[in-house]
Amino acid sequence: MKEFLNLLHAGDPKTIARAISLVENHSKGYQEILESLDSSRRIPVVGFTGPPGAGKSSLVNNLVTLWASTGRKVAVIAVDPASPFNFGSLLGDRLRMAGLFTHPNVFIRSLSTRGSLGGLSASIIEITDIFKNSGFDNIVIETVGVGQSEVEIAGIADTTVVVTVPEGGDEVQVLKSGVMEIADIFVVNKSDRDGAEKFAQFLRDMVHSKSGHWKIPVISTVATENTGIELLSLAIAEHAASMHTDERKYLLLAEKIEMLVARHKMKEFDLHKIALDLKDKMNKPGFNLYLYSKQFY
Ligand SMILES: Nc1nc2c(ncn2[C@@H]2O[C@H](COP(=O)(O)OP(=O)(O)O)[C@@H](O)[C@H]2O)c(=O)[nH]1
Ligand SMILES: [Mg+2]
Repeated sequence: MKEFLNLLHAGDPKTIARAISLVENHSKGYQEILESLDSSRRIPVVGFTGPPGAGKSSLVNNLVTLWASTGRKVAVIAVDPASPFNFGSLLGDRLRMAGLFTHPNVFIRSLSTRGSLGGLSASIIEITDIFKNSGFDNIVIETVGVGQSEVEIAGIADTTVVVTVPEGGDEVQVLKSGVMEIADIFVVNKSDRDGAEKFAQFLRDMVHSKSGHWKIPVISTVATENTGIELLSLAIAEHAASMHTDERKYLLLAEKIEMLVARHKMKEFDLHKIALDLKDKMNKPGFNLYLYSKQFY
């Protein structure tokens, strides 16, 4: 195990992949892996969220390619079953991003939205912590923006990029969705489309009215043409340098601790054994379920 952990902390790709699998499945040794991590490391984590098809994966591909070309080591977590980073995705999109999969500075991990033990956000936090301890300079998380997941990503990421597209009625959509609250940076992708500038201006007016130290930038991009990516990279770096930490992060981590405590406390809890015991005791006069439960407190 010592050797394994050394390899992990040294950034050996095979070991990283193995460590993530062990942690994801709660397989033997996963606790030791997690306990070997330094959670205080300030490696910038950027979260990309937004509706399906907005261009998140394309933007991540461009950005990570840019960063990797300057020698940075980048880890990507894709939480989207339709992501080109996943095998279930369209072949064309996957081929377009083929370069990223074989780049020595880039490590990509896809996460299923279903079936992760202890919850998806718990898995994302754990994998992020593994990446923070295995030599990466940047961590990027892509999630599909649907309801709760946006808020969760805001808690995990240091910088949250909300990707929007200029489409009819999107103004209302943006206002309703609550992304206003979580965006550190707005991207108007598909700016090759009509109405893009008008939509960007609408967003600028919106963020202008928001108080706070950080002035939320609105960046126009065309991911398919690699346009606006340098500006986006700059905005992300500026936000990271502003050291603006989302208060919700602490609440999210408190929730994570709650979950770990529950998992630990319930370890010895044997449903079948208790069911068998109940079968015997339930019929005795005066049996009280609530008093009975107290023995497990
Ligand atoms: N016209 C146009 N199409 C784009 C742009 N960015 C992405 N796309 C296309 O939109 C589709 C969805 O992109 P993808 O990155 O998978 O979106 P995601 O679901 O948000 O990750 C793909 O077919 C892309 O080629 C853009 O800036 N302009
Ligand atoms: Mg995607």
